[in-house]
Amino acid sequence: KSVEEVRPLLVKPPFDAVELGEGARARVRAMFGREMTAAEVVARIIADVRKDGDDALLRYTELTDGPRLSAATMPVSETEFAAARAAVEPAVMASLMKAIANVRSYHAERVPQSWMTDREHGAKLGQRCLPLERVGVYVPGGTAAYPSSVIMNIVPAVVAGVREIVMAVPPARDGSVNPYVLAAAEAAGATKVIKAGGAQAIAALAFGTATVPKVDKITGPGNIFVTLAKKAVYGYCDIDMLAGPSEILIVADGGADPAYVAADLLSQAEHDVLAASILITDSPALAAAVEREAARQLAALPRSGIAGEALARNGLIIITDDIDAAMELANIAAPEHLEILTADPYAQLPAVRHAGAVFLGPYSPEPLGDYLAGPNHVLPTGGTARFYSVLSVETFMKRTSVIAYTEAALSAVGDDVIRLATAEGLEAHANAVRIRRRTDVADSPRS
Ligand code: HSO
Ligand code: ZN
Repeated sequence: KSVEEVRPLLVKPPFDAVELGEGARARVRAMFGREMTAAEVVARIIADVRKDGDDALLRYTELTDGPRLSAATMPVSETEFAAARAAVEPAVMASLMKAIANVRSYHAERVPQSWMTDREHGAKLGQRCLPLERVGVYVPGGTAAYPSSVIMNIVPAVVAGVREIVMAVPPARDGSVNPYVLAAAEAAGATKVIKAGGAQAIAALAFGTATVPKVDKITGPGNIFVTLAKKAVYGYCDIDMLAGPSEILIVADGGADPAYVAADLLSQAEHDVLAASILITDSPALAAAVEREAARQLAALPRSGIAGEALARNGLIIITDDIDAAMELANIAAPEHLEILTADPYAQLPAVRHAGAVFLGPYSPEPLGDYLAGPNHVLPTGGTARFYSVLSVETFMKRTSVIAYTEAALSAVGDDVIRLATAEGLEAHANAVRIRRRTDVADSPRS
């Protein structure tokens, strides 16, 4: 298989205007009385929420999710949190707490710190690293309501020092929210949870309503409506990235265990029919064994329908001459998850140029990273690992530069500033330096 055959599989930007499926089309017709593209629907929803605030938010929640909520019942109450806590099995809660602790300690390892440095003539330069004040975390509903994603989004924000973390999650038809999601949100440190989803939730977070605080940044994955809405509000607030379906790319040699490889390919295939699972190997024997093994394991999966369709659409095994060629293809794909199952996986690490996260060796299966190792599982997809990075503490911080010159330091460079300002035709800029030399203001050219 050639380079051209790998890249299109992974490069499927989630943010183009898309064709809607039949279910979504019927819903759009019911909502607006005519067919619209996903982008048009999103623009309309955002405009309505901006104009009518909570009224529009609650109306769209009823239309898309079912329940008729009010401004009073939209935020998750203390009683609902308590019910969620009681519904979560103690062993699951203990594992969630372990995940939170691991994610926190990993993310606390390198928190950007403010710094100041001394320059000539007593000048000081520096940078202040400050947390965002208020952020919004989006959590999808339905079977994609993952408590692990709640942890991965909220914990880095807490570590960064964000004071207000508003989570939005679509309610089920009966108005409830997945108890695991609520328990994880509370344990991770969400300060407010809003029962709202889709483009309307993104609009409410970006512009604020009476009930939903306006946030400075929105993170978290979602469906096409959520992704298009995030793209549309970018600039009014910041966003993390535009996330698409999950992907795994495994580079393995003949020594890899085909059962491990098959299991890991299936782990991402079960997320979504659009997920991509790719094996690149220099061993035809491994390729054949993985194919057999994947079919066997797939048959036993509760989500075999989804995983099977994902493999049929975007499942691929590529045989290369050697592992170097496999690594080259992996870089072209720039996958969200890259597993390296070769004799010496560390030796391949320097060859990795584009990947969201790398998993080395037979005992680092991708789901370990999804849940518990500590690094974040919110990762760039669809080839965007070429320019996006994994969600991190920096995602929730911003930088401010600091300049503190002395008179001597300014006078040492004054002529240069004046010359550059004059070259740009900006006399007032030049004067701001001249006036500090007192005597030379009169030297400024007059016309
Ligand atoms: N692998 C998914 C994250 C996830 N897996 C959540 C399980 N739960 C996207 O990287
Ligand atoms: Zn996963």
